[in-house]
Amino acid sequence: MLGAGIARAIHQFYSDYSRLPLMTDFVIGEDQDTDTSAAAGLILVLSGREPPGTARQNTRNINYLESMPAASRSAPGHWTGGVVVEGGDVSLVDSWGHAFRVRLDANYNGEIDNPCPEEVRNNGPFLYGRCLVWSAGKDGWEWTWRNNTKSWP
Ligand SMILES: [Ca+2]
Ligand SMILES: [Ca+2]
Repeated sequence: MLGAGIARAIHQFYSDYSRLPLMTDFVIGEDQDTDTSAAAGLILVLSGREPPGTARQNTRNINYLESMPAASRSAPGHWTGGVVVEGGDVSLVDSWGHAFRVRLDANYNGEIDNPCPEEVRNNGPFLYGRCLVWSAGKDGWEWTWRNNTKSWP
C-alpha cells in the first residue's frame, strides 16, 4: 500500500535524523499538514534529491522511497500509482492520480488529530504516532472516507 509506504519512509527519516521532514511553513507548537505534490516538497526531501546549495533536510541524500514503485503514465501528464519524477520535481500519486495528504507530528507530542470524523466520533480525537498519510480514493473526494486509503488501521 502506497500510503503505508510513505509513512514508513517518514518514520525511517525520523529514525535517521531524529526529526521529521518538515516544510518551511510549519508553525512552532503545531502539527503540520502537507501532501505529496511536487509543490509541497516533502517527496523531494524523502527522495534524497534536494539540490546542492540549498538548505537540505536530507543531508545524506538517502532515498527513503527506494522500495516504492514508479508511477505509470496512463495519459499524457496523468500519472498513477507511485513516484513521479519530472525534471527537478518529485511527487507521489495514489492509484487514481491524486496526491496523498500527510499530517506530521511537528510538535513531537506523539499525538496527531485524526482527520476522519467518523473515527473521531467512535475513538476520540487523536491517533498516536509521527505521521498520518491518506488519500481521497477512487472517487477523488477526501471527505468520503469509506473509499479513502489511509496508513492507519
Ligand atoms: Ca502532535
Ligand atoms: Ca473518498
